[in-house]
Amino acid sequence: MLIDDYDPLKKRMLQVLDQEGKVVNPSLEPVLDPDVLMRAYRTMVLARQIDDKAVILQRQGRLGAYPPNRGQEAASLGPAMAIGKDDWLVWAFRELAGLLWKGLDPLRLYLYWMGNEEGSHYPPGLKVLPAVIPVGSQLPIAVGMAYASMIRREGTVTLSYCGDGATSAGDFHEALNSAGTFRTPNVFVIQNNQWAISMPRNRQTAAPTLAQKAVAYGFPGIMVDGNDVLAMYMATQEAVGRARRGEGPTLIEAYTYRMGNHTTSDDAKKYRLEEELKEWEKRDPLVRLKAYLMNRGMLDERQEETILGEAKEETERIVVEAERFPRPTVDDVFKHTYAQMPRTLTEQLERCRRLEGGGR
Ligand SMILES: Cc1ncc(C[n+]2csc(CCOP(=O)(O)OP(=O)(O)O)c2C)c(N)n1
Ligand SMILES: [Mg+2]
Repeated sequence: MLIDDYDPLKKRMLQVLDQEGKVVNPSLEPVLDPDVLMRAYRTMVLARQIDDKAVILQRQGRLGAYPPNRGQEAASLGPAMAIGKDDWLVWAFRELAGLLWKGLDPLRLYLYWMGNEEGSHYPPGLKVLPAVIPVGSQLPIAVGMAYASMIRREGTVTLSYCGDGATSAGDFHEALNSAGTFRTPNVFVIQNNQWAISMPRNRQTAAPTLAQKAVAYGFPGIMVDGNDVLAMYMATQEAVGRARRGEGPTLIEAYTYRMGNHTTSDDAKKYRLEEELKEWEKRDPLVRLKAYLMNRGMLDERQEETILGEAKEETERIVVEAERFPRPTVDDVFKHTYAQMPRTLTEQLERCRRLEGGGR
């Protein structure tokens, strides 16, 4: 097993592609249809466009606070490519490329970040939970979902994501402990982007890797180059196989980097060095996949231009569509939690309405 070869305690990291797009270890190169590889590239290009545009929209006051994904596209995409239509995807808030692959209409994502409740309404049959902002709280839910699927013998797997910061949350440990104990069909991906807002990775834990946290819970963990979409795919594919065969959960640490700010409300220059970002820019996951496809003769400069052009058009189309929706009102903040709103909230809502109307 691939996962057994990468002991997380030895700090070895699984990699398939180097930054020039060359295959480092030919025995690890996945056998993927050229159409699938090209779709992966298109998805990453589109994710980058949608992401960049979201930041611009926020600056123009057309979208709320937004967490940029730049640099983390492969870390969410590779795992999503390794699950099936009936498997669940449970995300946090920085998994744009993976969601596009799974089939979530990016219109929903723009609506969500525009504060519109419609953004959390996904079509029935799409096995994706809505965004989760309370850090780590999606993980016990993901374990419950996998446990349920196990009891019902559905044969499905639950892929969940969290950040490095989430590994400091109690929910992370409770979730992984339960998953290990009940051998649930979970695949946990930690997007270790080196920062939890301004808190660096080495202030989250004294453990040399995050993957090794799995050891304490009695299941395998593996550290993977998170900027290498093929490595992320390979590791997840194996983890999904284990889960489906009833062999229990796997933890995957995607070693990556958040190239942008934590959110549009943050200024990363205040707490991290420019050189660090420069180093990671050289490891851009999009550049790496492009180089691989070019080396294999599957992509040329002209096609690349066309794909970029199409992604830009698609992004503009989504912006227009999202802005056609009515803007959210203060009522939306209150409406969706209780069938019968408690009196305290009714009073707050009335007060907010008065304030909105210019009253006191
Ligand atoms: C329970 C909880 N505590 C604090 C916050 C504020 N907060 C939002 S994101 C974040 C850091 C998350 O870091 P990480 O898990 O590494 O994810 P990343 O933002 O790097 O993708 C914090 C502390 C929150 N949303 N939820
Ligand atoms: Mg982080």
